[in-house]
Amino acid sequence: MADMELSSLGLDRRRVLLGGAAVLASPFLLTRRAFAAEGGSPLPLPPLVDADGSQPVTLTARAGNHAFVPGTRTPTLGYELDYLGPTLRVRRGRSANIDVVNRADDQITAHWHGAHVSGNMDGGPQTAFDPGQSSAARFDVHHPAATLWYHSHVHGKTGPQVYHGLAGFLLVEDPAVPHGLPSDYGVNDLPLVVQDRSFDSAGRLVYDISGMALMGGFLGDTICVNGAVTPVADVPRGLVRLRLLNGSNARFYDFAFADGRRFHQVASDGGLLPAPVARSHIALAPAERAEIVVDFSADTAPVHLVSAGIAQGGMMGGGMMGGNAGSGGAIEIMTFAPGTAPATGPATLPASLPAPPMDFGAPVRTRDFRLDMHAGSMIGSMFSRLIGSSGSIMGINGKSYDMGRIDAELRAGETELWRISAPMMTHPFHVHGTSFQVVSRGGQRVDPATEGLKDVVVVDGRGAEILVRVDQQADAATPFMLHCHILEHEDAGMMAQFTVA
Ligand SMILES: [Cu+2]
Repeated sequence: MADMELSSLGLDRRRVLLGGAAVLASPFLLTRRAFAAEGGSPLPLPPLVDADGSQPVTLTARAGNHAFVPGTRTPTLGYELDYLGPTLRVRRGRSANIDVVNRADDQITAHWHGAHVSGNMDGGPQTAFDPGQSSAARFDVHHPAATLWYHSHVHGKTGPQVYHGLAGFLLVEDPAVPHGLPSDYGVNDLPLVVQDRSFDSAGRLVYDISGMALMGGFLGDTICVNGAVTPVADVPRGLVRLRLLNGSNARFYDFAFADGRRFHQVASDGGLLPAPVARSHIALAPAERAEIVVDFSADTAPVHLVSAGIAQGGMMGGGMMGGNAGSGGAIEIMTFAPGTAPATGPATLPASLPAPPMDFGAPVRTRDFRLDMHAGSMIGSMFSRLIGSSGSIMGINGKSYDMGRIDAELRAGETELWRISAPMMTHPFHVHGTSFQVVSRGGQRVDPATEGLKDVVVVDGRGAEILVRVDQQADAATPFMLHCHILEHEDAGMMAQFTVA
């Protein structure tokens, strides 16, 4: 098994660094605003819904009213729920059967992030639909077992819609391929969507991307998991599988346990790894997922999941745009409270896992994508444009996203090498309709055995290279997207679209 060394995380959990402010306080006191966001409430668990039956399940997007901390409610959005949506489960070899209904007050979609579906079923911006309408999602599940997710994807509105709650988990299972991992949903198999949010003094959600917040992406000052502020999850004393999703609009995390314990990563964005990988921390950019298995069998005291404070995106060589904590501080994410009973699931991790094949072969062509913070102007004018400007200043290869323009035409089944560059800051680059193999990232070759299949890759100033093969079709009416998953960048135009024929 590969082994990753612990970085120098400053893991004094009583010293909470967030938004640049050091607070000596309870480990759960996270906000420096007047709103006292006391955490410690039970971890909310989204209901598990099988979405591959003969009758469609309904996924209604609507306004909600949600308490991130007990006793204080705020207007939100959700699918079926007040905030976020149910965990949809589909099985490989069956067909997803979902009716997405819009009872919100604006256009929405449900994009199946990471799923291998055709363009017309992808829930991209071209398929946004109005309040009062519905959209039938019907697609065969080709995907290997994986932790995927869904979220609204309306151009220019993805950031605020996801921020207010239009997101949920989409789990793919493969009944024909046993893996031996903990799989008792809500017991020893927990979905955890980590999101940073900000609240005003009355406890209402704040989404303000004026000025500099647009540049770095929105950063909240309060960490929520499944819609609760730094919650506590009861777990059995044994192996527990955590499906981590960075559902934040712009914040990067480097997750670890406060006691420095090791755990095993068993899956990344697109499915299982060939074997469990021992780690002491794991970095996740916006939209990235990792499944990890943690051993609580010897624990009698609470166990704290934290994140190192990550400099946001390495903007312009490491300067800070928007105020994530610098290195050395640890952010409290949530707490696990091991119970008194032994776990009933597997007691040991399998030595190997049924990973999906990474059979990309040699690329037949190469494409270059440059993630631009502005199109062709000097940096000084970029700042002046930002202030009071709602125009697009983000783009790819010098062009801001245009729904009427096809930026690339792919042939189904052909492997391509994509070279992605990001001269200004670090961006999480996402491709719709497929999973890809990362060849290099941050100037280093990547080991596919520890990286797995991906649909998001972190691109810093040293660039990234990926092998992409899309087997699903997408025509010009409903093309696939490629974009930055910092949602404020995406909304501002750091997105392009491609067909597959
Ligand atoms: Cu970006």
